Amino acid sequence: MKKLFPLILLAFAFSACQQVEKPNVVMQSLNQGWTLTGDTLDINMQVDVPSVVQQSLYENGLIPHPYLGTVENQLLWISDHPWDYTLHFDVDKYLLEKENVELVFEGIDTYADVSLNGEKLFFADNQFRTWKYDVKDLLKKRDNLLEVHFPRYDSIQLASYEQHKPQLPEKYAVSRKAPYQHGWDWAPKYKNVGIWKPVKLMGWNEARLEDAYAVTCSADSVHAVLTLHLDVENATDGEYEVIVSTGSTTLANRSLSLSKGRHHKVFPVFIQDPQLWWPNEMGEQPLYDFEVALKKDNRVLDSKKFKSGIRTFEMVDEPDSIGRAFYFKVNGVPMYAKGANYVPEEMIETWINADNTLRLLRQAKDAHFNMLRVWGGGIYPSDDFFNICDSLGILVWQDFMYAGTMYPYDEAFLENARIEAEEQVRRLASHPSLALWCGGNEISEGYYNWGWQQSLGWSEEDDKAIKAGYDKLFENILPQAVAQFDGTRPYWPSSPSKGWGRPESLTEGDVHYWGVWWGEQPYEVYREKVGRFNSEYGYQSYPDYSTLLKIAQGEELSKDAEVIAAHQKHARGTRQIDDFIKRYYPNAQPKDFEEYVHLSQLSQAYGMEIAIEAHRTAKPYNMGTLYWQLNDAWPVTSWSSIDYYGNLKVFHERLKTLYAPVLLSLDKKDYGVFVTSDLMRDIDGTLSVAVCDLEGQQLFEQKVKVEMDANENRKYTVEGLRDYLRNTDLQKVYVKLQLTEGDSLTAERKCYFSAFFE
Ligand code: BMA
Repeated sequence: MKKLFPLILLAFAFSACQQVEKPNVVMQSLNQGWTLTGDTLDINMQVDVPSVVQQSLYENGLIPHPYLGTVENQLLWISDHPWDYTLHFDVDKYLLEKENVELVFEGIDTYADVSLNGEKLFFADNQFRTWKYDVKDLLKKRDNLLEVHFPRYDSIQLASYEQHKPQLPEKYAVSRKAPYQHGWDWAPKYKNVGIWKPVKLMGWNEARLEDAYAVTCSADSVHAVLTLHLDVENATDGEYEVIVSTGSTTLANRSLSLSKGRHHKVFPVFIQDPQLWWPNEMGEQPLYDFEVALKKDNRVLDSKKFKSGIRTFEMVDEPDSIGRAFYFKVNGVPMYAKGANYVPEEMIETWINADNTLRLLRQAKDAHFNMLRVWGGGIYPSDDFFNICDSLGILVWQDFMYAGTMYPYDEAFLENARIEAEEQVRRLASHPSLALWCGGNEISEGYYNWGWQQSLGWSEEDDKAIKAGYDKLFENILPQAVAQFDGTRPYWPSSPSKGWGRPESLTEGDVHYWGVWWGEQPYEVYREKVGRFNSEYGYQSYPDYSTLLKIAQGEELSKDAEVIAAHQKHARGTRQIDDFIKRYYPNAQPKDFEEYVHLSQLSQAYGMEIAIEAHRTAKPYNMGTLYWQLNDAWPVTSWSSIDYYGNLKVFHERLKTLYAPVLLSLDKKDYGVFVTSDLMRDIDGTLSVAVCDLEGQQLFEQKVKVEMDANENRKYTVEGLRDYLRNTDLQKVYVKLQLTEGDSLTAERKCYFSAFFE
């Protein structure tokens, strides 16, 4: 946990020549020294925040580790119990003298009554919002009492769900809280309760800068236009000045005439000869340090610093001869998106930390990722996550946190959703890695394809009202928040845009192709189900054996062990993994469970290889492949390529070839060879194609001249290869492909004809 100094002088001096006698804006952290009590339980813990109850109970030795053994059911009571956080604190002298003092909770999970010195301030009901309250008149110098009372989460949610008519598909729909914590097909039901983000007091006189951020409107190597967004709050009418700079260069100097109140101001900033930010493997990731100062009568009242990168990003969604093209352009260059879906890194959300995120995202970068989709059933990632993505060149497809259900549509819910969206859009806008905003995960898919109308008994009127509510939120409120507070990021209402059972899912928009896992079709079907942008597909495997040993806590491991079942959250998961091992490795006789676990990973890797090869070799018809899922939120059997403890599965190792900038693939139907290049430069080289026996002895060789443009995908016919392979026992050979340019090896691949030998 980050410890903050109790008093941070925020606007002490903007530059060396500016003399500021006293800071105008001061902050006092209220993170330390809380008491957490469990009402009727005899629990009384000293805690710091950010933290959640589950974490504190574990850290105080009151519950077992929530990720190990078979403890889930023993821990479900926690979210159905009331909890109280209390803090006694003194107010720093500087702060108390300020004309304006605000109490700020950066995040409360989820329902809580907050009071100060016996006075009720507000009822929090959204995990994803900050809560701010003017407390100037309530504060005293000594012994203030801040109380945060969490009523029973489960009971509140249930009552509000039961009240909602027509019935909604999922209980979690009524709460603005991370959906995955209510149980998912890879997650236990750990509904966190607590103060999960920092708490502080902010004091200021006259005016302050609440927020400052910049977005790129247009940019090339000569000239960039950025829009600077400012949120200013001023207690008196007046003339103010805003100075924007980067390094020693002043970019803008503006006068603002502001009446008392809160203002969102927008103005352009120009940068000559900008260093453009590029996604991983398309170029460098230069970041600019921006500084914005708010001045009055030549005094600096407040200042903000932030980093940003300069790049343009476009979502192309336009009709073509087949349907609608769907792809992204960065700095005007079409980009083939390679990556995965990202889920929260922990079930206990306050255990997410920057070191682990850095490790995980480096592992993604090492496998040539240029994009992650932050899936809508989790939480909005921290600033750390986005800072890391900025520095590694990993673009983020960011879902709003809505997934797999229809939502309430009353005024209060929609207003809550609007505030949440605006805050999140503003928080993330400066990050060059933030690519687009998407309404959420599998909501329109569910509405049109999952039969809720029948299963929940909606009348025609109910259906209309629910759909109108959907339109308000996903077609109106969310895109409006993006347009107003960002103005550059594209908005895509739903991922996928069409359900995987519908033909249009392969000719337009993005598709979650789940026919293999959910439909139990063979891996080879991936070759036919290539969409314009495959934003989800996947197959399960067990995590690393060392991970299973950790969770087993001494229990003997086997496919049927209780602990293994407790860490498999998909109803058919164990059986389906087994089916595919038998289908693709019919002769394998694993000598023990450890070997069986490894086979599950080989099977997953084999299936994903078929999918990725099909997607990439279909470029530019297909312009993106994001598999399900990069990571795990706890140790679990799942679709991930990296397990909870950071172990790479076989699949992730293989991505180093499958996602490489140049992929060589053998078309098993006609034995042509694809050279698929995502390089920003042309290729002038030689493709050598060899057929080898399983000992590596070369039986056939042919060379082909390769001349290709940047970013091109081309299929080559290899003289004699087809005839040779047609007369060969394919189980006894593999094909070795190598692309060389001069003396250097650009790409290499070994292609086998069945799963067994790989
Ligand atoms: C996808 C995701 C998740 C789920 C996964 C595997 O569609 O959106 O909801 O965990 O399927 O079933």
